[in-house]
Amino acid sequence: MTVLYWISTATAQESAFYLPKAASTLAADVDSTFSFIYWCCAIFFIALMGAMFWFAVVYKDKGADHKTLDLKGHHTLELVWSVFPSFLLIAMFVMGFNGYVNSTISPVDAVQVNVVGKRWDWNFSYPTLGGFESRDLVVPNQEAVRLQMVSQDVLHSFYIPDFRIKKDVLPNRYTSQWFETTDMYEPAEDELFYSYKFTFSDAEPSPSGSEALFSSRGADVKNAVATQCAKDKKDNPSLECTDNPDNVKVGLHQIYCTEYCGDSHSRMLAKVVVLSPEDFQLWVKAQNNFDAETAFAGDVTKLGEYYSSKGGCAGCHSIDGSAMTGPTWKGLYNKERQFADGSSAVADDNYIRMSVLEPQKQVVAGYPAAGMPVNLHKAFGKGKEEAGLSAIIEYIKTLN
Ligand code: HEC
Ligand SMILES: [Cu+2]
Repeated sequence: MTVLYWISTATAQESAFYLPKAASTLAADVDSTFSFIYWCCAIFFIALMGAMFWFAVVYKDKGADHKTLDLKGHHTLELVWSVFPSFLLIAMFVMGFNGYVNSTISPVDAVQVNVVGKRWDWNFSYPTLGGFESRDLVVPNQEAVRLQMVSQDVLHSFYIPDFRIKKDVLPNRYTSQWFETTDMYEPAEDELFYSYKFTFSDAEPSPSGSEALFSSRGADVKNAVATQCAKDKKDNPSLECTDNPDNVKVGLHQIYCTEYCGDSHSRMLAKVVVLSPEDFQLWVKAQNNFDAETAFAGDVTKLGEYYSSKGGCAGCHSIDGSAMTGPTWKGLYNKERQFADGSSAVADDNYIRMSVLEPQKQVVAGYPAAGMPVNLHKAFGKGKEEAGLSAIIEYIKTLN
């Protein structure tokens, strides 16, 4: 018992092994139900196994003339061991059912976020705040958020361990889930590092520098807040602003897909970025005013990175030379490509353009023919199909 207790308390601090930090209002319910069931099991396991060994020793066969007791049963004892555990079971049911109802029915004033899962990426949009999209789930701290979720292909499951929420994401109907964060928990540097290293084994190629990918996304959120605040300060001098994005406080939490959905399932990751409610309003405003061409004017690398993230390309194409679901973009431009049908061509602007518009036409040798989805350029945004394509082409040129 002491050992069990020691394990559970010692590891509670080491979120690596036991439950991760509880960061939503639903977490306390889930954790207390879990602990209750866990300790019931632990206590009964020890009591039952102890009794079994005790009886085996005390009542072992003591010789040929040793008569076994003629037991007829004991009604009171049987009643006690049936009724008492059934109260425990009822308690477990009530705790579980309460928790289920609380996590299913969202408060009416919750901020709605639409979540789309597709192999192998998550996309978030804010229908009631202007309809813009985001690669991160950015939410206001200590305010209810309702997720309306749907899949564009197979079954996925949306999982945020820190919030103790997990819900299937189905292709044929909406499912919903809500949560409210309890603080601005900022993970230590090594914890963030851990959550990335945790998902990718050393044997797997690094997905286009997963750490770099996040740091640029997190920085985007911080930048947007700082920039919008500086703009608003002109009209409202009393506004408290920081020009330095590093001073914008964010809380970070990992999102996983927890329903096996194909070979890159383990890379189907995203982040929750928690902002203070004031910063969240600034971020929303910045998203509604966002124009990539203006935001990244003169910086073709940033613009290309933006569209390759928005179009989902970065989930299948690395920029560091490692092969993922698709070939790496490193050293692609102007190189000779070999195709599955034996032909070859030089990867110029037209080739890259056609690779996106008609990916099945020239399939790179060694890769599946239907590996790259069609019509991806639509993800760049309405009216942004050409701008996005040419930004990516310029971006790929810089990767030589
Ligand atoms: C689901 C995975 C996936 C996504 C998402 C994806 N691709 Fe691909 N891509 C592939 C695969 C697999 C191939 C190789 C087979 C082929 O040539 O069709 C490929 C091939 C390519 C090629 C040719 C590469 C070469 O080495 O010759 C280019 C260029 C390309 N993709 C661009 C893009 C762009 C731009 C996007 C985003 C708009 C994108 N891809 C999104 C999987 C993907
Ligand atoms: Cu999935």
